Amino acid sequence: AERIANKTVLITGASAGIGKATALELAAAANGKLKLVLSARRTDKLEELRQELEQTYPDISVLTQQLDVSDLSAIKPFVANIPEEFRDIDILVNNAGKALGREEVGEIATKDIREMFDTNVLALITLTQEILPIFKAKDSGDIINLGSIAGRDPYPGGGIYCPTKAAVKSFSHALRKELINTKIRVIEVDPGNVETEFSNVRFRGDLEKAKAVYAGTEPLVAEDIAEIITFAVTRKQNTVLAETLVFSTNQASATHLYRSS
Ligand code: 8X3
Repeated sequence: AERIANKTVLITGASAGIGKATALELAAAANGKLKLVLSARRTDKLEELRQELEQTYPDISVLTQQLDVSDLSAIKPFVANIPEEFRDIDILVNNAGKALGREEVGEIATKDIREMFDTNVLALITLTQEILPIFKAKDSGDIINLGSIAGRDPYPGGGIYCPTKAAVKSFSHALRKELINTKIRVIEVDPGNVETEFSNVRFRGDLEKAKAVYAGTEPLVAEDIAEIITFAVTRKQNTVLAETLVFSTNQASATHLYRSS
């Protein structure tokens, strides 16, 4: 608990899924002695999460701030507008991300290509660039980048999503090398299937198709990844969980899934 106590954490995509679970898990690990900057598009969800956190932990400070990361021009003003009390960020969780569709190459809408690259890659890079000066000034800070098995093991129907996650990996590696003479940690977490809104978004609200992704398996849930992120940021300063591939016991590659039914 003391390795995380009194830190300030910025999480993107904090309204649901892995982002929300990470906020809750870090708050629990810090026993509420934490400052959280929670951003997402859906402010009503952020507000609910803020209330839940404040009711559980009297010491916690939570700032909710609307941010659609895919609107790249919003990122700089978002960071500039973080109030003084929350500016000294220690942990950046680059969580916001999405897949849109399973169309094959030749059939993919340009706006979907843009939206995936903007959200998963350009926004992650842009926000990292904005926060890095804060980390460099104090020679510490953790950057958690959410990659994916998709970035290591590209699959048909993932012609855009997979390269966006490969880009996250490549960017993380380059950055870790650039920061070799600092105490800043670049931590990449690569989940396999996690049952969140991810597949609802990918299949554009077709809940049947979304459910089928996890059918007959015991998929990871958001809390499982939140635990890994929490573990990573609570290691000793000299320890970097550089990249972690996380599967459920039913999964062994992007396409190798065991279904019991
Ligand atoms: C999510 C995992 O395999 O659906 O990043 O791409 S997968």
